[in-house]
Amino acid sequence: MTDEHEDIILAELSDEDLVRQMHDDLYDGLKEEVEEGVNILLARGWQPYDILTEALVAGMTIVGYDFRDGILFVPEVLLAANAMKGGMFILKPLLAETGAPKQGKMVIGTVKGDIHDIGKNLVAMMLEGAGFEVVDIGINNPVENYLEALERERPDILGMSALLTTTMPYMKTVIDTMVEKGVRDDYIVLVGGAPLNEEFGRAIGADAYCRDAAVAVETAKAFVARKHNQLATV
Ligand code: B1M
Repeated sequence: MTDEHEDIILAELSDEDLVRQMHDDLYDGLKEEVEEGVNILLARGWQPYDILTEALVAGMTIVGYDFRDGILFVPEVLLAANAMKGGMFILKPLLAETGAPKQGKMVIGTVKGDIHDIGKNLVAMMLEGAGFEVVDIGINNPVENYLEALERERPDILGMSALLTTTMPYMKTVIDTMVEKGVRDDYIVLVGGAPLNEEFGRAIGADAYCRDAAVAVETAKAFVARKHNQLATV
């Protein structure tokens, strides 16, 4: 975004300008600069949670929108995601200490037969950035892996990803098995991946299909809030 990047001394910027510069640096995938920005804000007494939301998540939201609108492409998004990871790595232990509000917990994995994980990783990272605890069980997951992870982690949400028309039906196998075992209604099930659509999500019995990482975050937040409201009225 900025060509004059080398001329900017981050430590000399006001808080407001620094945060704006960090959005630009995230957009440009400049990991070291994002890390430096995080450290400067910490040294200035910012709360880790405020750095996460105002500098990192807000910046990543811009990246997410431009990715959705075809302005940014996969390589740029991966660089931005990597830069965000750098910032999050510094903040993670501090967030645990200061108790950032947790939105909920999700187990996510790509289904059996499918090794595509770039989209899933982005979703996991955006969710983490938004305050979710994410347990990523990786790629090529048979139904047993999902059930085991649900039993072990007791998340609010199960997220499944599939990028191939040949593997997307496996999501139904997982949901059907959850129904058979009587655990389907214990979890919010969200699905995503390029070949899916809303109709498919409904047809296989998922709670929702998420078009992209930004939608996944919004959908996860909405479903968890609804779940908590329901529990509160029981
Ligand atoms: Co593959 N591949 N690939 N591939 N590959 C596709 C999917 C394909 C559409 C390419 C094409 O032919 N045009 C095609 C599928 C065709 C079809 O099924 N109709 C295809 C094929 C055929 C294959 C192989 C069979 C090729 C071969 O070997 N002959 C093979 C299969 C391997 C396997 O899985 N068993 C294969 C292999 C590979 C690579 C290993 C080379 C590599 C994957 C690397 C990796 O992931 N680590 C790869 C790639 C990179 C692609 C394309 C080019 C890009 C996928 C990607 O990362 N997109 C892809 C073409 C394409 O989609 N344009 C293609 C970027 C990513 C950010 O988007 O994954 O859609 P996406 O994720 C989005 C949303 O979908 C959503 O949010 C994400 C972020 O916004 N989302 C979720 C995804 N998961 C979610 C889960 C959620 C919520 C939202 O849970 C709640």
